Amino acid sequence: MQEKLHALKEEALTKVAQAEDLKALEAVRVGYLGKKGPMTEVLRGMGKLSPEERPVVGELANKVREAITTALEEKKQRFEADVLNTQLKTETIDVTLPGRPVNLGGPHLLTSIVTEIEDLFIGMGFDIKEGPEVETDYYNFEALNLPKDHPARDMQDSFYITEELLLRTHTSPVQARTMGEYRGNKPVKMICPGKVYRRDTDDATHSHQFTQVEGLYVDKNVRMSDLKGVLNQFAKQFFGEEREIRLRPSFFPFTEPSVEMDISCKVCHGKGCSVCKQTGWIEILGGGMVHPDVLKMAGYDPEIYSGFAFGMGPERIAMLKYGVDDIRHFYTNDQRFLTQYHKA
Ligand code: 2NL
Repeated sequence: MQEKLHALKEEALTKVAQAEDLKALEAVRVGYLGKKGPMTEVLRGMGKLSPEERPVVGELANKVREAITTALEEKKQRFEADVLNTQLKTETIDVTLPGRPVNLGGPHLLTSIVTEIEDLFIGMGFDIKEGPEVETDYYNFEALNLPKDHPARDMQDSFYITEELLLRTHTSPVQARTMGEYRGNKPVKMICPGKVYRRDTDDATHSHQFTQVEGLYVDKNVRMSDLKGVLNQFAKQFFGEEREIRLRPSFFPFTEPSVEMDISCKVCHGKGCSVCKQTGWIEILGGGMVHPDVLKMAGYDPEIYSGFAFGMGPERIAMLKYGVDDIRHFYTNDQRFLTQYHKA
């Protein structure tokens, strides 16, 4: 019996040594240690042994089983290590590969420009006000000294919804509404940014929908020099300290006197170039002293109160600041255009 166990051990260990993969190893385990294997058979035959022999054979059988189990386990671990090593060798990951880009959104160029304008005027004590884009004929025209049949209504061909309702052609009605709210006894210092609409054929410099930022300051003793000071401050902060401004006489139905403001050309420093059309100056905005009739209609006594107002187009300003050559870029939403103005 003991000889048979020794022989079994040698045989099993040789088979383990010869096994070439995990499957072969498992076959050896089942073959020698399994229920139908020779080890089980030996243990079953123990009952026929004498009481002296039994513990000796039992101990040997345990040792043999242990030796085979250990050999199987060691070989199994070696196979598993081999599998892992080949996997590590063949399935390498290049950690230096650049990652996939994550496309982050950002504010539209116009949004950034309007926010910047807002911040500059907030810094000078102006409030931000908004109002409806569908406006009444009264607030869009009448309250701004543009009565029915006024020739200036032709200047701004409008989108009418009904006889009395239209898409606002400027943001001025927001200011007329605010003055009306304050009932003629409180100063107004506000800017109103927003979308406006004109019946125009779209091309590189015209759009049927664009943005406007208007400003209004009504109080006692507001003068033209206050307008010039505020606009000069704005121009220098927005375009650069080295820029000069000039005011030229102009006409608007809602201001008297009216002006247009130019800034000195950065490209030629006033000598004349294609950007400033050989004049050395670039037109930026229009403004003036609020017409006494506009103040009166809003409930302010023009003998006590005076005010200045101005209006600018952020598209035009963005085009000048960044050299954008077509106003339609702001609305066609080509990502190649939009992402150029996203901050890193
Ligand atoms: C321009 C010129 C201007 C105003 C807007 C205004 C508003 C009220 C009273 C008086 Cl409530 N005036 N606004 C005045 C002059 C010019 O805009 O070229 N905008 C793009």
